[in-house]
Amino acid sequence: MSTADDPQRPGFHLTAPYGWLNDPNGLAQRDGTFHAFYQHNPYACVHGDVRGVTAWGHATSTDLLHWDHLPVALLPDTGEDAPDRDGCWSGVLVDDHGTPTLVYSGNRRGEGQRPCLATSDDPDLRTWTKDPGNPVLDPPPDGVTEFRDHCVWREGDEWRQVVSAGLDGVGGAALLFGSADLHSWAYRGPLATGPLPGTGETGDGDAWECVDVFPLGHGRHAMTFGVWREGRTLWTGYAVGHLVGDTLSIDRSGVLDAGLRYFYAPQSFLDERGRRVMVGWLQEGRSDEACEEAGWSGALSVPRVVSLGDDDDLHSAPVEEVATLRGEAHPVDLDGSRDGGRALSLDRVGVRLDLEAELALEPGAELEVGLRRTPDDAERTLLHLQACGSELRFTLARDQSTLEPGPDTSTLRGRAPYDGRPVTLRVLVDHSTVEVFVAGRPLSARVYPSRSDAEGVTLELSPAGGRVTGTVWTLSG
Ligand code: DQQ
Repeated sequence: MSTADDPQRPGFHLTAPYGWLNDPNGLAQRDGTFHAFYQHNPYACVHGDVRGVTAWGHATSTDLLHWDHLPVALLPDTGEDAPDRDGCWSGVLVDDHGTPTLVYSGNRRGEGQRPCLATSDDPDLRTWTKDPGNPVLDPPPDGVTEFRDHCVWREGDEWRQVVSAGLDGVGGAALLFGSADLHSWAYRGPLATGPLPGTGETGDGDAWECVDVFPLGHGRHAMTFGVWREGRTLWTGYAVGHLVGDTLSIDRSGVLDAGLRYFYAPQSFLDERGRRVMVGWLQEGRSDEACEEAGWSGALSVPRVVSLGDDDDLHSAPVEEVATLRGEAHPVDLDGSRDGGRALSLDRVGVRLDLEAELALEPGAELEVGLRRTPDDAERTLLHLQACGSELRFTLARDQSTLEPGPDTSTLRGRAPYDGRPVTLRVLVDHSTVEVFVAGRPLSARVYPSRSDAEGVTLELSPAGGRVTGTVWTLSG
């Protein structure tokens, strides 16, 4: 199916031109240009470990929404002894005294992954030279069951690196190393280990992937990590705490995105405006066969600004650039006591939309938002919000999203703290991607309507008190 005819392929979310996409890698902004590298199989719509190769795709943008595809940036070397013979797995881009340097995981089937380096002297970062000293670091001895993915930063005269790991009898771990030159590394011990409260980890058998550690201001740091169990990419955990010497002292932890596996392996970067921007992998909810037929698999999330909220928790919001895509505006103003039970029906909003509203709900009151709705309601995705005590509980029900058999249509459930004052509700729909933000708490998902007229939106407040005021915009891009 050609790209232009594919009703499921997102517009302003990055997808591979052909083939498979998973983790975001090497995110950066340099001289105004955003670079997104990503795990990529250019030969098939399955992970390169199944068939094809695992390479680094590359795209650039000036607004984080419109992406230009560049040639594949890193391919595995074919030599029998090559440290990345079986895949260039996830990693980051750092600036080594003016030299752009990738730190990535070289994969060798049967032996696991090891940290590798590649440098570029191309201002456009199209071409890379692998370091002849690869791999540059071996896992510390004893009990390491998994060891890959990199978060690298500079602290004083030292490079610091966290490698994601699994530890026998423990579970997920972030292992800290230090180096003067990126080439020779000394083990400093675990920065943090699981299982952490609220993250759904079971401990033994788990590993962390793609750990990211970054400052939040106010003396706080955040850590995010993919929770991996016996080959399954489950969800993203997070922690907020203080860096004390070589460990992260954790104040709170939980699941970052209520969409679970639909927001995985996030990576963040500091952009030139000083924003901490995070991007994750929106995994597919359809079969490999459906992806092969479409010619692409996987999308990167909308870039999100992450920050420490007044409640000392991690908050996420789509980058403000999304507003530049707004076209036709459909006003929303519903008052439960006036309009309760009467649905506001917006037809032909389109399959790319942005809902931004202030929402207040009395205890027990409910708001239902029908997304990607067909005129006869045969297909629709239902976002449901309810005030329950000190929480706003929200669900995304996908069991009526499609008449096609096959895609995952399970219901996803989130919650946000709520004290009765209005909160921001934000929903972005871009073809098969749905991203919901309730008071800064995200829920990401994929939906695959079978009908091309699934482009309406309805909003309905229960008669109990509540108010929702805002706008639904049709988005271009
Ligand atoms: N994907 C990469 C690994 C990482 C995993 C391989 C997470 O480096 O651990 O494609 O999705």
